[in-house]
Amino acid sequence: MNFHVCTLFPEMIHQGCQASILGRAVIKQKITVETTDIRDFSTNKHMKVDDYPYGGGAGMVMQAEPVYAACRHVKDRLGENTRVIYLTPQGRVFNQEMAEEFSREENLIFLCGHYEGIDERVLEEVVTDYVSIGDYVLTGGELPAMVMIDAIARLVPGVLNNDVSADIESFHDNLLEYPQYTRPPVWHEKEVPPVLLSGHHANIEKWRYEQSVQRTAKWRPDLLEKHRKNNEK
Ligand code: 6GU
Repeated sequence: MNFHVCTLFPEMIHQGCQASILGRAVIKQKITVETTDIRDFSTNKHMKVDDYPYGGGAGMVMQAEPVYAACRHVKDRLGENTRVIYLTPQGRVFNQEMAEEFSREENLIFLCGHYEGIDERVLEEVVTDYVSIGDYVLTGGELPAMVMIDAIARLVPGVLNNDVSADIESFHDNLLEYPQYTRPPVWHEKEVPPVLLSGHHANIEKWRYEQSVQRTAKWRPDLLEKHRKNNEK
């Protein structure tokens, strides 16, 4: 799967996507992460890409033309039907279900804004999806793009070593993950729950499910509600 990011800060994306599992996924050629620097498409001799907002107000607005030219450049290569995701606190709040849907695409383009936003006219022409990563305000779309790339990439076959773990983790079927333990069996006088050492797989599975339900009830009752609705009948 190919991720393409239009941004004023390409180095942020490259830095963030070269470490750990994402970095390994790139080396294994399971994903590609490429960037287009919107500043390269400035029409201004000082390479400016922003200007004062019409109507006044604080901050600067990214101009339509450089954003348009950058997105055109990428779409000309990836295809006219490629989805363009604009990262904005005004968007739909990203969740696991959206990650699963996006992971079925072959190519995705992320458009990262800065300053007070991007001229609305170019958004109307190029953006297919408006996505937020939560109810708080960040300084730009780069971190949200990386959050989305991470969540989507781990669903791509071969990115995680163990194919099962992508389904059984937190949020699968709206339950949080059960607690995990590894050696030693006693640490700071705390024992590993004995059932996990019993070798009795049915009991282990039952214990883990109960733990998941308890945790979800305690921390995310909203999710438990959804889980129960999905598992009625
Ligand atoms: Cl996608 N962008 C910005 N700037 N802030 C955010 C966000 C996105 N999602 C949550 N806060």
